[in-house]
Amino acid sequence: MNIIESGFNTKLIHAGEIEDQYGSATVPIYQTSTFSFENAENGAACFSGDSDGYIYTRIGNPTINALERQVAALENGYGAIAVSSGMAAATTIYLSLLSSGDHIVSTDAIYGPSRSIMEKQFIRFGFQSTYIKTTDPEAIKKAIRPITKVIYIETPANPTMDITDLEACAEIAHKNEILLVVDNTFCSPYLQNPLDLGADIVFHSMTKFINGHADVVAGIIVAKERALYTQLRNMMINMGCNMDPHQAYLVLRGIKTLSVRIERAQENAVKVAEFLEQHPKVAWIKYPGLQSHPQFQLAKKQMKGSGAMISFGLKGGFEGAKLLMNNLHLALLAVSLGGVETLIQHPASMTHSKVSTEDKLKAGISDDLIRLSIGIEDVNDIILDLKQGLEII
Ligand code: LCS
Repeated sequence: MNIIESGFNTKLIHAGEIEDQYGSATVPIYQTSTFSFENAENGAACFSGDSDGYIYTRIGNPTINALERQVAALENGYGAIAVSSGMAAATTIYLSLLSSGDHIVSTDAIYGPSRSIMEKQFIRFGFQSTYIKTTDPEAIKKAIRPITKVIYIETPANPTMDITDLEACAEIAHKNEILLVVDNTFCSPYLQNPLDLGADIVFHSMTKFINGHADVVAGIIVAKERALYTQLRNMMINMGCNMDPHQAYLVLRGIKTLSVRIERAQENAVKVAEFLEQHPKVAWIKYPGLQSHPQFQLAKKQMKGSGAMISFGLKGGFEGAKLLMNNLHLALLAVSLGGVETLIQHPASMTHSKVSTEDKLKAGISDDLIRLSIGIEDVNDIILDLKQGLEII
């Protein structure tokens, strides 16, 4: 059977398999830094590319490659590059695609460090960036300059849940000979496949839904074409932000249940969102599964489900948000997302605190915004926890 042509759930269970002499049901952890060559000629052939034998774990490793093959299959890409974290993925992409004087156009409300590394660190290397509401394709067209090399989209955006039309972006990008990069962390390959919608590169913080168990920090980049894959892989190898084999093993273990975890978390999230929308102390809510989301129709078109992330604001503002966060007993007050446990956090003072106050306000990261990552607990317990917390305000 050709696994690449099989269904998504079959790929989750079997696309990461490797052949091993004992018939192991799971991928063994090749916890080695280096691999011995058969002879001097074979060593030279591995380095020249005439042989595809393993050389050194920073360059490649069977456990890590199993995960790379699997995620490439799930995202329908040419190949994947596993890295040490989601930020290592973003950094590898920036450094592979941009040279001094080049420019990117990006979603304003992306994960804080993905933006601040460009504005505060990479600006020293001459990288230029413009952050806008990519929900409006006309705004993207206006922001493009002759030096623009990349359009970088996060959808749904962290933490505003703004949704950007990926097909429209791909058309704009390719008309202008620009590459389209998509951070697909909030969806995972189960809910959205940007390469199928025209993107050139998709990446994930696998710390989130893909691993799903709050016990690993990891990232992965998937390229649609071979040339881009090679360019990204060479950058990763020389930067040394490779994944570790044990880390790869844990993600291979977590990913198997991706669809059942997301289905359950999403079912819970729909009910939590409906509860919050009706609550008198809630001022507003943004969840792609609610008709009140400004891009509800677009979400339905490009995502296979509404996911497990919710943003909302309280009539009591930041003071009310603090009271709620300090009085929950089930939800953990913690950053990160996409795990089996429900988490609550305050982006303006936590994940996005390094973005300037002015830029946060422009991007819609208001002081009253609270972000929930819904887990797979019993939904009645999640709702009861929120209900008692809201009563205290
Ligand atoms: N992209 C998105 C959309 C993210 O949410 C994160 C982390 C990253 C990239 C970076 O991934 P990492 O290096 O942490 O694996 N987001 C976090 C968040 O919202 N809370 O804590 C981390």
